[in-house]
Order: sequence, then structure tokens, then C-alpha cells
Amino acid sequence: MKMTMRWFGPGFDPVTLDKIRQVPGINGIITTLYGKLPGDDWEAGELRALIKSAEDSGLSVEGIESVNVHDDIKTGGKERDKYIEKYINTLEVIGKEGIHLVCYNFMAVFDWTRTDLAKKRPDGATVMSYEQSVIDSINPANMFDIMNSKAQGHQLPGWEPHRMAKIKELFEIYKNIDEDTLFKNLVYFLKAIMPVCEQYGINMAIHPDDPGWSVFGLPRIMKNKDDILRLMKAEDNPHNGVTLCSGSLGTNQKNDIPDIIRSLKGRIHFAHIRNVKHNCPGSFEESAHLSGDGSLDMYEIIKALHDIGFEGPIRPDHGRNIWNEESMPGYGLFDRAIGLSYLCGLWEAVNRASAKK
Ligand code: DNO
Repeated sequence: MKMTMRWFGPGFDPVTLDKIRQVPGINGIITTLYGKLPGDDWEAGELRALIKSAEDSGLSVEGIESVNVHDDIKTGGKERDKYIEKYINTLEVIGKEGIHLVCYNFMAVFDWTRTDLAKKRPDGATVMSYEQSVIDSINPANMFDIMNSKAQGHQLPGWEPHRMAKIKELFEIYKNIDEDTLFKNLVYFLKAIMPVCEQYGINMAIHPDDPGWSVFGLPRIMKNKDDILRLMKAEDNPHNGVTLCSGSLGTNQKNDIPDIIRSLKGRIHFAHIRNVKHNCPGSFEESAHLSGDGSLDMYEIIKALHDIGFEGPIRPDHGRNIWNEESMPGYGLFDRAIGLSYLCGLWEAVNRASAKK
């Protein structure tokens, strides 16, 4: 595996590249051209400048998270072929710069959803959390304002204002899109982009739904093992793969993550690893990465990745906010660096144990 951290770009991410560089075990970063809307053209020069700023800090760009998918592609709208063409052009720009991983999602309207971005824990740390009862009590059209008011002035990944400005319109567009239609549209998209992925050796890695069930009645098609395997089969090409996000899949207690990992040998191109603590059904919080702090067995997750020969980029995912750090919710340096060291430790232990066998 290649250990990475997500970086939100110059002038935007309070965590600087020189700080990331000092985290032991780090190989590179995962980033994107922030500010690009789905369907915008990507210029080679802009991407090259981003890669250069990473390289100047001694880090490589190991993957793009995300190239967001236009709603016309997700809904099969009038201009879907035009936006697929634009997506192909973007992949071409990425491929020509020698980047081989693209993370994306196919979630309707909202990317990941939380109801509290700073839930205080007994030790004073704050974490992001989710309460189904809160979701059930609010009007989805107000969700962006709620998230925004809690984001403490930071723009959240997945909650970009341009997506949310037209939230009512989006709900209208998705009104007639059921899970089967969304799934078919995803397969149509993948079939169209596979040739360019093959040409440049780009691995597409779909991010699971978060949480792993329908929110506000919207269709969800990447919730569990069956959903993921269905997609792998529908477009049975090694470039059609998955971002194994333990925190997203872990929202659903029925998901056996080590088993999901073992069923996806060769198709996991990227891993987001974090823990999640279940409080009661429909209520969870993003704990520290350590097994003992949450509900997931992190050792077994890392062992499963090691057992299937996973060699791709991996990153610690959302961390707690600790030591009064000024940061984007979930993406401070301190707790992600602690999580990263822990994941490196687990990997080393699993690696040594397997070498002795
Ligand atoms: C949350 C992230 C997601 C992820 C997208 C991929 O912090 O894991 O926003 O980047 O779903 O497109």
C-alpha cells in the first residue's frame, strides 16, 4: 500500500504540504482541482501546477479525489452524452499527467451526510456524528444551511455551495429516479469511459454511499456487498473498481467489512480507513481510528487488505478535532496523523506476521 493524506489545495487547506511531508510513513497526497464544477474543462497546465506544488514539497500526487459526476449523467438527462464526453476529456488530461486513480461517487443530491460536525465527547475532542431522528425531523432543502452554519467558515468537501444552491431543483430532478434507473445510468457512464481508462491505465474507484442507506428518500446504490458486487459484474473490467471506505460501509452494522474486502480482490483501487462508533440504531459518531475507540475491528480490516494483496493508495479518513486545531471538519492534521501512524503500525504488524508463516 501507499500511505497518503487528502489535501485540499493551495490557499484553501489550512494544513500545508510541508506539514504533511513530516508525517512518518507518508508517500503522497490525494487531491483535485478544487473549484471545478462537474462538467468544467480541466486544463493540463492547471493540473501540472498542482502536481508540481506537491513535488516541490517532496510528495507525489497518488490520485484524484474527486472528479464529480454531472447530474445529467446520474439522472440520464438530456445532455448526458455531452457531459460524459467532457468527463472523458478530463480523464485524458489526468492520464496524460501519469495519474492512475480517480475517486468519484454516484450519490444523488448529497454526498456524505452528518447531522453534527462537532459533537463534543467526554474527553473534549469533537467528532462528526449522525442521528437519523434529526434527519427525519428536517426539511431536506434546509440541510445545506444547517451544514453550512456548523462548518465554522470552512467549505466542506461534498457540500460545495454550487451543488447546494440548487437543492430544491435537484430534489425535483431526482423525484422520478429510482435505484434501478440510477444503477443503469452508472453502468452506461462506466461503459462509455472504460476505453479512455484502458488507454491511460486509470482506475476508477467509486465511493460507497454514506450513510449506507437512503437519506430523505433518495435512491442509494452503493450501500453494501451486494450493491458493489453487482456493479463489478455489470462492468467486469479491472478499471471499474472501488474506494473501500470503512467508515461509510461501517455505518451499516450489517456490513462485514473484512468479508467485503475479500470479495473484491483486484477491484479495490483506493482505501479510506477510519473507525465509526455505533451508539444505537441510526446513530453513530466518527471515533478515533483505534479499534478500541469505535465499533470496527481495524486490525481485521487491514489484515483483509493485506491478504488480498492491496497495493494502492490508502488514506486515514476523517479525524476528530483535537488540541484546538483550526481545521476543516474531519480534515485536521493532528488526528489524521495519529490515525495514519496507527494504520502504518497495523500494516507493519500484519506484514511481519504473514512473512513468518
Ligand atoms: C468525505 C469524502 C467524500 C468523497 C466523495 C468521493 O469526506 O470521503 O466526499 O470524497 O464521496 O467522490
